[in-house]
Amino acid sequence: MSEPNQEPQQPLVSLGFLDSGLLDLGLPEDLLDTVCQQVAAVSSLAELNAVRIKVSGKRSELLKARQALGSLEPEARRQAGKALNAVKAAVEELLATREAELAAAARAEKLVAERLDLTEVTEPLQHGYLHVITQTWQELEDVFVGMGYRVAEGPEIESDWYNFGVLNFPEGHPARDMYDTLYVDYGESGSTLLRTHTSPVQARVMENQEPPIYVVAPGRCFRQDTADATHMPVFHQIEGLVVDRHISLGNLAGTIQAFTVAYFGTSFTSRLRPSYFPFTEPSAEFDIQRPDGTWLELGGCGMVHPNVLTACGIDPEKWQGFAFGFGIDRLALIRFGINDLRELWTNDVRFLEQF
Ligand code: FA5
Repeated sequence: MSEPNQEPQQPLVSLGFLDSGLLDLGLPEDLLDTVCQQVAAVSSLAELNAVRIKVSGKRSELLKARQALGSLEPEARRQAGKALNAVKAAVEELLATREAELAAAARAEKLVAERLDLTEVTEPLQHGYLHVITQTWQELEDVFVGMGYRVAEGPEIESDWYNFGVLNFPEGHPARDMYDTLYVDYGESGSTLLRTHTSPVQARVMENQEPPIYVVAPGRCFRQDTADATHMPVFHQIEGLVVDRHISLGNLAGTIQAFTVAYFGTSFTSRLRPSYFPFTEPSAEFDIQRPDGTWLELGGCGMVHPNVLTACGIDPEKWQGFAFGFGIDRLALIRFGINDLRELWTNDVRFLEQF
């Protein structure tokens, strides 16, 4: 708050106080000095208001003096009335001056409090990081969208039919044993499971869309695998499916190679190795070769089996297709030079924030 204006007030004598008859009206001689001190002592507008009520309100000495004017002779009344007005004006001026000072100080205080320093340098905001797997997932989507593919998705809790049946795994077929399936206690025993791969999305897309089809389906998969450097019970795959006219194994090999170069760079290359999946014929594993010459298996692929096309309502005489599916988590290991999948799940921020 501001210091009060210390300028001396008008001396009482100059107001004609002593010979004005004001003393006869009961007005104390030091009235203005007292008011001056009281006004100087306040430090807020509320306190000043309290002083104002005391010195000029209904019970004030000023008002009492005005009421007492009536008892004076006309000439004395005229003189005292004039002097009383001068005192009242002086009191009001004291109050108004202090009020202006307090208001200015309050405004200045508010300005300082609300001041916005645009030059102030603050600590940068701590943003979180996208997890290595999420980054890899998003980059893969970008690469395939850039190649003209659409992104599809399917449920993580699947029926036995979509995970196996429609994909040409007959009941009791030994190929089912390749997938250490986790079953869900829902419906008929063995009818509901946590999907073991993203291939069921192939069937869901083909049932719902006329060819030509160009989709990728990234998502979470589950197997009863023991965690080690390259296996987790919960992991991620990205499925690819193309159904169009005149599609050949050459298109599949070319697509895998185009993807390898787009994602890893031109120092990497790819190859297909014969393999077996019930839902593709012929089938292959695809490997990528790193700049140091070593090969690494990334996933499976092949031409969509005619039985799968038929089960999904697509005429295999008219349409051909290829499909591939590979592990996103293992891809992230290669991409970021990490050598153990389990590191991605420890959630140690010091480890994760490196990527
Ligand atoms: C399949 O799952 C087939 N659905 C792939 C496929 C799709 C073939 C389309 C043909 C056509 P496989 O079981 O090999 O295939 O798994 C594919 C990839 O998933 C593996 O190469 C590996 O990268 C990843 N993967 C499988 N199991 C795990 C696991 N427990 N932890 C981490 N990654 C895994």
